[in-house]
Amino acid sequence: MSQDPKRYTITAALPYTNGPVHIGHLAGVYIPADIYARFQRMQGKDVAFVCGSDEHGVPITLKAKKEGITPQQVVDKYNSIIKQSFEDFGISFDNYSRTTSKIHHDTASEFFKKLHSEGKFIEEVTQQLYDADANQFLADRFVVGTCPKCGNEESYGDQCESCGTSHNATDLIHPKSAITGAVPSLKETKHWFLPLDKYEPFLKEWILEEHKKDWKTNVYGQCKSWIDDGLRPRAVTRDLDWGIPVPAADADGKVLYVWFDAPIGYISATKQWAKKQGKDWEPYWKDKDTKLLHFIGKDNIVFHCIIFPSMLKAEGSYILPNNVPANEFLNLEGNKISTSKNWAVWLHEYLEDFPDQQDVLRYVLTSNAPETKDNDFTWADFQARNNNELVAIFGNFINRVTVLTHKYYDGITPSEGMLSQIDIKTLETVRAYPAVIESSIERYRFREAQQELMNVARLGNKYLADQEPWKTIKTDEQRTKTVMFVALQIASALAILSEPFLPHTSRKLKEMLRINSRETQNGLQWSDVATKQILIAPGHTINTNELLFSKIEDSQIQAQMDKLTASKLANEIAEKVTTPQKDTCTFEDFTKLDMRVGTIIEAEKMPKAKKLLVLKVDTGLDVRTIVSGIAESFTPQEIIGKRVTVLVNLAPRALRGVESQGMILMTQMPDGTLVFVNPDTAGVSNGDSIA
Ligand code: B3M
Ligand code: ZN
Repeated sequence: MSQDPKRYTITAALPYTNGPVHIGHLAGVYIPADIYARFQRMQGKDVAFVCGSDEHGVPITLKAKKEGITPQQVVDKYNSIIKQSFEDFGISFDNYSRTTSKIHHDTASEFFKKLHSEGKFIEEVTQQLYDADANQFLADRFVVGTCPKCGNEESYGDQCESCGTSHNATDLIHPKSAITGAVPSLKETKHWFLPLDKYEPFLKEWILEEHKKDWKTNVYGQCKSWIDDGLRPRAVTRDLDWGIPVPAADADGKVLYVWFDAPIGYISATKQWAKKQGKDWEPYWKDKDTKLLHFIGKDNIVFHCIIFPSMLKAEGSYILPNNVPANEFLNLEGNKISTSKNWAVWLHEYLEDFPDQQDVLRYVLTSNAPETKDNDFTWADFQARNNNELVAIFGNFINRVTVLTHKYYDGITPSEGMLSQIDIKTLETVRAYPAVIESSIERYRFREAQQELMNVARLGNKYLADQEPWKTIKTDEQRTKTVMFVALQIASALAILSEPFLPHTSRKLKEMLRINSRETQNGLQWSDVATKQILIAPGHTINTNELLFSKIEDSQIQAQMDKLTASKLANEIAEKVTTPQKDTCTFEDFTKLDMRVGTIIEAEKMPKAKKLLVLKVDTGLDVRTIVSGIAESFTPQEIIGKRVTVLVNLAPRALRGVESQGMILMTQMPDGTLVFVNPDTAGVSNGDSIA
């Protein structure tokens, strides 16, 4: 492909439609893809930015079983939630499609048929895992077991989330059905396999040689380890009832493997878009002057770098991806984001708590994007980046410029007069930024690119702080005009350069400066920042000023932390292993226990013992000493006067030299703290027995 591609086909991983999307998805895939697509469009490039819902596969079937609804109902529900979130966050897909659409079923079937008719598959009857209780073959996520590579005991049949290895379900050690928990048996069934081993020479040449330099090291490294391990044939069909029926004879009850059909979803999404636009889809996938890019998370590398390219190669008429800039994972407050554990920040929930603050999240996720290693999202960092960067740097600069322009000149851009050395230098520096930012974006370094954008705002702040127009207004009217003219040029540059990163802010700012409306005939482009001497001309009137960002308060952050604490607690309760019931005891055994209601009347710490309190308890029979191991859960003061349940006929025993004459009954909370088994009911009095 030439240096300057004719067009761009940009894909973002199709999310599984079994749940909403969270910040990890946004940071890893959709924001970087969107920055890239917006940037290329601003260069006047021909862009097809496509995505869609991945609506087949076991995760969806499992969710349907769990919720007692049909797979179709599951995908209808989450497709609309996901689609809405992407729109809300300004992810500017040209088309967001669905893999249950007719155009996709047709495209994927045709693809399979072509490979089939050209003898590109191996057909083989093999033994597959079968759950006799569920009357069903177990593929992919229907089976869990120990990963043969890393020993993770909860690996899925197709992929281990712990080490990233992708394998066949029959490779798992100690497999178990995810539906019934049963140990599966083996049963014969026929499937179609893509012989990946045959594509090894091609993959070696294409990835290990051609893309050694330009692919990210994490992506290249994973591919190399795959290829070095040796590739094996992969089944591209499954025994399932949800998916695209295998278009071949003798294939009843079989569907295409979800990872066979899903990447073809990029092609069908492009077709659907092209049709609506009255365009030809083929150049976007078949012309060698098209730059094809796949934005994905690291768990999808093998599918996009090894399997899908082998499929495209087998088909023969398609181009291959030029790059697959996969990201690592984003954690949340130190823990892995998890849908099942509700350890996530869901995009639709974020917007309920921070309405109209999409760009704040976009900004924070890009600042801290997991580009080269896993990273952590914390709410404290979110607040700090908003308050100290967006509000204090970007927002502050724009606010000063617009407020002063209204105050001094009724909102009319003043004429520049004589530019000083510092003015000329400042404007030259601004003109250099588009190339600097472009260079980072073209290397998929979006964090760096956004930092450079913020440097434009920093430059503006410094310029104003040094030139002090609020002082010169009293002494030198013309100098003040010049300074405000320069500051307005910087503000305009920011409005344009921020578009790929902060699209909502950019739009607001352009409206505020009135630099993108048809009436003023002044729609500015990315390249104008580098080439035009004047972005906003003297005499041009700007709109009234509004705040771009606002401070995020501690209480808002606390509310988010409280949500996470609630999730954590719920998980602990769910995960708590209830101790199994003890052996049966007879009624006679039970009646031997003498339990009474009592009141703690004195309590003190046992010297040099971390866990023990020495209590005096009124049992109704007497006042006696009981040594209790509850010092880590209670202070002596807080339990004096407490009603408790006492086992009074327990054989006395000495603890650290103090004789304990009974036992207080306690129960343990999920976090390990103890609470009293409390007979605190009106009318109950000390000495009452419990039976
Ligand atoms: N749906 C996996 C995922 O959501 C899968 C991506 C498909 S991209 C063709 O992580
Ligand atoms: Zn593993």
